[in-house]
Amino acid sequence: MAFDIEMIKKVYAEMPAKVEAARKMLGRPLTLSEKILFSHLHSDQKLEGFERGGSYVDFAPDRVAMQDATAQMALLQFMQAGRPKVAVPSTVHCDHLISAKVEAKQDLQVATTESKEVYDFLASVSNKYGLGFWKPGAGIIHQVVLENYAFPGGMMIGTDSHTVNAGGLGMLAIGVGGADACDVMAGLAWELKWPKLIGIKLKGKLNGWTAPKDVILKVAGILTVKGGTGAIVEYFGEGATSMSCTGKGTICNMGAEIGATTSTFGYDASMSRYLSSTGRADVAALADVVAEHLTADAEVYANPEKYFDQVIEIDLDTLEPHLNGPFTPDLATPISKMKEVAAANGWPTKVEVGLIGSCTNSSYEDISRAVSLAKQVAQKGLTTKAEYMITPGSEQVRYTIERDGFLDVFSQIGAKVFANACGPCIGMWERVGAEKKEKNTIVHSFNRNFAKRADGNPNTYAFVGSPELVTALAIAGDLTFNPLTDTLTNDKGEQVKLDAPTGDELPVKGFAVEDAGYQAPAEDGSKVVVAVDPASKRLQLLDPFTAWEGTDLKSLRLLIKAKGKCTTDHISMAGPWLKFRGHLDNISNNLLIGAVNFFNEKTDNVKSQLTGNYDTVPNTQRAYKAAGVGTIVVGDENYGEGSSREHAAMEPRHLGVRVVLTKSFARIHETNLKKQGMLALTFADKADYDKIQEDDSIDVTGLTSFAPGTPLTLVLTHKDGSTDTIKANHTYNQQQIEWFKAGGALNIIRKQVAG
Ligand code: MIC
Ligand code: SF4
Repeated sequence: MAFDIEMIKKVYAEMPAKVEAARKMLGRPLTLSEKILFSHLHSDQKLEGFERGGSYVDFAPDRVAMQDATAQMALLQFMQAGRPKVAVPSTVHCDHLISAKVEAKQDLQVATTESKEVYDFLASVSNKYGLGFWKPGAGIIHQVVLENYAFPGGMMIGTDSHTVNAGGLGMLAIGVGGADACDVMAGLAWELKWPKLIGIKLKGKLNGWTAPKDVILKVAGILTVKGGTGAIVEYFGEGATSMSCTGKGTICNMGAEIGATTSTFGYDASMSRYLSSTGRADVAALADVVAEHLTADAEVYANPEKYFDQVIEIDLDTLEPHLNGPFTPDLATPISKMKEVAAANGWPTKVEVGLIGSCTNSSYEDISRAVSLAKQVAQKGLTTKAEYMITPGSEQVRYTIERDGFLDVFSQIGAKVFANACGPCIGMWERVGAEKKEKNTIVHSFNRNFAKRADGNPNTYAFVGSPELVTALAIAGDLTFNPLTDTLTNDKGEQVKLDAPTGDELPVKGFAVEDAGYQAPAEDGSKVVVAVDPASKRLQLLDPFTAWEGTDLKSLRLLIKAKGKCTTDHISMAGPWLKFRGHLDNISNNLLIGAVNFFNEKTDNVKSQLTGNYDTVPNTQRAYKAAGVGTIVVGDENYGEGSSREHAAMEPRHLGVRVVLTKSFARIHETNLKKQGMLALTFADKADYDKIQEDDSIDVTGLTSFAPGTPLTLVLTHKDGSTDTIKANHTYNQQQIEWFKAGGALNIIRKQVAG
C-alpha cells in the first residue's frame, strides 16, 4: 500500500468541485497545471482569476521532501518554529553526502562514519517531529519520491531544484529553499507567483537511439537556461502518452535547467503501470476515478495556442540524440553535428569517462537500454575505450537490476557501481588525477555540467546525454562517434555497428528489494532529544538574524561585481563544502569563491575598501562585518541559477551583505534572499550594471516607504567623488516586505506559531 493514502484520497475527493469552481469562474477550459494549482489553493486564499506572472498566491502543498544537504538548514529553521510535529507528510533523504571513490559498499561505509553526526541529527529530528527518514544508501531523493510518494494531480515542494522530477507522475512538484519548506511543515501557506504556462506538444514517437532525455536536451537548446523562468511547462500529445512514466520524469527533472518552476504531464496509462509496478495499485485505482481532472480539458490540447503563453512543438519521429555542453546544459548539439562543432570549438574529443545514473536517469528502463549496448561489446568483439560508472537512483532499482543480471553485464565492460546517491553529479567524486587540472572530456546522463561540478577540475568538459548515448560514446571513447551512422573496429579488424538500444519499461518480474532503507518516525516524538554539540564543526544551531534598522542603507561598499554566469555553485560551492551545510558560519567560508570579479576577471579575489588590498571574498567580507560596514553584491543575468540551496542566500546575510543587485534572478534564489531578510533588487535599466565601479560607496534610499511595485533609488558615489543615481526594481509584495523588516521570514513564523 502507498504511504499517506488517506491524504491522497482527500485530495481526490475535493478535486472535482475545486476544478469545476475554477472553470466556472474563468469561463473556459483548464490546463492540467491550472487544475492542480486551483485545487491546491490555501484555505485562506480567495479564488480569483490570478494574473500569470503577476499575482502572488497562497497554496497548500500536499507534502514536503528534503535531501540531507538542504534538510539540515531547513530543519534547523523548523526547530525554531516551535511546533511539535510537521503539519503535512514530510521526508528526509540521505543522498548528497556520499563520495564516489571505490565502490558502493565501501564508499557508503566511509560516509556513514564521516557524516555520522549529521545523519544522527537528521534521523533524530525526523523521529521527533514525525518525518519519514530514508537512510544513506536508500537512494536519491527524486527517485525515491517517484517510487513512493508522487501521485497524479498532487502538489509538493522539496528543498532541491530537481524536485520537479515528480512531474513524471503528473504532479506539480516544485523546488524551494529550506525556509519555504519550513513554512509548509509549520502549517503555514506557501506562496508562489501564479506561473505562466508553456505547452510543449510532442508529436510522433521516440524510436531507435532517441530517448526522453533528448526531448529535454532539445527543449533546453530552444528555451535556454532562462527560458522557463516563472513558467510551468506542460507536455502533451501522442509522444507524451506513448512514453514511459520514468522517461517523463527525466524530462521534468531537467526542466530545472531551463529555470522552469516545474513541468508536468497528464495522467495516462504509463503512469498507472508505473504506480502498479511500484506497489501503488491503490493510488492508480483512485486516480482512475478522477482521471478527467488529472489532465487538461480536451479543448486545451486541441487548441493549445489559446490557453498557453507559449507553445512549442517537437517531432519525436525526427528528433536526434543530442549532447548538451560543455559548461552549460543549454548548449545543444545533435550528435550528427558533433564532429564539426567540436572541431570548431576545440573541445577535446577523447571521452575519458562515461557516467550514467543520478536522479535524472536511473530508471529500470534507462539501465536496461544501456545494458543492451554493454552486451554488444562482447558479442561484437569490441572493447570499451573509456571508463564507465553507474550511480543507481535507488536501492529498489539497484537490487532489481542486480537480480536481473544487468550489473554482471556492466562489470564485464569494467564498470564501477557507486552507491545509490548523488556522488559524481554533485562533486562528490574522488576522481583520480582531477587535481592535475588537465583538459579532458566526460559524458554523463546527469542534468548539470557547470564548470568544476563533477570532479572539481575547471578543465573537465562535461557533456550531458541520454544513458544510451553516454554508453555508446564510452564504448567508442570518442565524443564525435555517431552510433546511428558510424562503425567501430572490432578485435578481428572488422567494422561493426552498434544496434540501437532496446529495453524494458518496467521489470518483467516486478521490482524487488530487501531493505529499501526507510525508517518511520516515532508515534510520539515528544521525548526524543535532538542534540547538537556546541563544539561541532558540522552543525550549528541558528541565531535569529537582526531586524531592519528602520532607515535607508547608507555607504554600502561593493563586495563584488560578478561577471557572467553566477550560479549557486559559484555562490556556495558544493563538493567538499557539502559537509558544512549544517553549520552556517563554517560554510560561509565559501561565499562567492567561484564568482568572477568583473574588475580583474579573477575568482575569489576582490578589493577591500578598508585596506585597498585584494583578498578572498570571504576574508574581505568578514573584515567588513567586523568593522560594521554593510556591503552589496552586484550580479549579471539569471543570478543564482541552478540549485535551491539557501546557503547561497544565508551566507551573505550571515556575513553582513545587505543587498544583491542584478540584471535578473533565478526564481528560487530570489525567494531565498527575500526569505532571509535580504534586499534582492534588479537594475531598472540593465545598462546601469556598467556604472558600478570597484570603489563605489552605495546608498539605498526609499526603504522607509518600501512598497510593492515602487522602485528604490540607489546613489553610487564613485572614488573621484562623482555620483550616479539609478533606479532598482524589486518584486517584493507586502508580506515579503514584512520579512525584510523583521530581518527574515523565520522571525515572523516564530511569532505566528507561538501566538
Ligand atoms: C544540485 O543538483 O545542485 C543539488 C545539489 O541537488 C541542489 C541542492 C543543493 O545544493 O543541496 C539542487 O539542485 O537544488
Ligand atoms: Fe543529486 Fe545530482 Fe540529482 Fe542534484 S541533480 S539531486 S546532486 S543526483
